[in-house]
Amino acid sequence: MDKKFQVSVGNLHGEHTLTEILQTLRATYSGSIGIEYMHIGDLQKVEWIRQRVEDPNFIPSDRHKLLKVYQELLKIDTFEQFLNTQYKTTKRFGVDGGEAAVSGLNAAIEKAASMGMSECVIGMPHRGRLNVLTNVVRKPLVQMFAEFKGTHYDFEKIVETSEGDDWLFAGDVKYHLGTSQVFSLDGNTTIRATLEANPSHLETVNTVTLGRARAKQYYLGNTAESTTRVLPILFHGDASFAGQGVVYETMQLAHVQEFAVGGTIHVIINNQVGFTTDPVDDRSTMYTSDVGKTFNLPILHVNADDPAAVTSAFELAAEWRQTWATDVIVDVICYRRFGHNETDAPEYTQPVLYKQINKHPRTEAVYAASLVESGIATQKELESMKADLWKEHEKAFKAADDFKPGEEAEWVATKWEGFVRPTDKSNAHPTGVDIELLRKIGEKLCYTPPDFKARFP
Ligand SMILES: Cc1ncc(C[n+]2csc(CCOP(=O)(O)OP(=O)(O)O)c2C)c(N)n1
Repeated sequence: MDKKFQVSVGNLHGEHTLTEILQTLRATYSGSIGIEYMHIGDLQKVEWIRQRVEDPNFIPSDRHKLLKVYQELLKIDTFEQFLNTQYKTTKRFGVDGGEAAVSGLNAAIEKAASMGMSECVIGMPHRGRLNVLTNVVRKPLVQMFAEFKGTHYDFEKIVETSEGDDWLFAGDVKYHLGTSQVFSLDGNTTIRATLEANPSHLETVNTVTLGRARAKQYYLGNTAESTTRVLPILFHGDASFAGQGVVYETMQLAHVQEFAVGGTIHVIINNQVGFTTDPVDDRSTMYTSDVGKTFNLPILHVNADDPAAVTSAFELAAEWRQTWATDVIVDVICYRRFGHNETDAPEYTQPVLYKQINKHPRTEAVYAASLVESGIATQKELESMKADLWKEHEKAFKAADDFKPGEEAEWVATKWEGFVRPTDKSNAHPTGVDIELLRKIGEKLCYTPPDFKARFP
């Protein structure tokens, strides 16, 4: 172990003992982030990643940055905790256990914005949607609570203005709605963030999201610069990412000229269970992210209980996408504190796992303890940040009683000028076919012979 070798790894350059080299390698590659990139096969790209992840400052240690990470995490945690107290038995598909994936998303957006991004389009399934809507896309808290309380929509007015047609109700629920907001990052950079509505069929939103991003890039000039300006981000569950073919189908279009979007950031909220299915029963490979290797994508596996490392992983993903214009995967290894939704009792299906989870402190508590232990902050400072945020939630919750909806149905997201609604007149042109003939064809098409018993459910 004392033998010296010529190396260049982390801050070791030149001759170093095997003991030193091993220590450095372990600190880089056996910590909270596991990086798969050697399969990429392009030396320039491999070196690009190596330089960054082997930098001893890759995971931040300065006070300012670590507290910023805490502030972000706290917002996300408080939102879930607050809903847990107010709506304990309402289905929400909370992100509890994977909070850091949402704070990481904000870090990625900030990083991409510093590299020319001005608009991001996000597609995601049920898990964590309400939190992303509130804390990433910045739908006002008061509006979110109004939706919970049912004070948000003036249903009589909607029925009146939709000419008796109830399509505006859309039969939809809080965690399926999308939205689009413009906001400012640190008072300087303006961003538009859009969260696609969730069609419920897992992973289906992928192509819709990328189609939307592609259209935006096209109308911004269809250049490399417009590609940099519009960033698509897709969230996935670990079971659906491995299980749904459309994940592969979407990825393989990434460099086809008419479909390319300059790279997508894929985020897996890897809570290691799909509804009630264990990973060994839903896939054949070690990692849920393995499809990414087919396309030479860098894959960052990161422990969600280390939010500073999660931030670094997301920032690296954003920098990668803005630099190389290809996809990248962040696999956030976490757990699901509650059942598939808040009304499920996972102790029946995963009793051993949930015994562990029930004993495990929340990520916010884990991170707060590490900040206190390392002297970055005092317990008192953190408690006061927490109390302030809780008060903000209480205030918004109260204000939701008097919340008045805007003119436009909010879930239509942006005002699409010229967008034809079902109530608008069809612009079909005369076909030149006699109406009687069409009627006859229609009748024949629907005709059931008397000896055939059609059964409708
Ligand atoms: C295509 C499709 N198949 C099945 C379902 C039913 N379903 C809803 S959530 C879910 C489990 C998803 O697990 P995972 O992707 O790991 O996400 P998690 O809920 O754990 O966050 C299933 C099977 C669905 N909505 N869509």
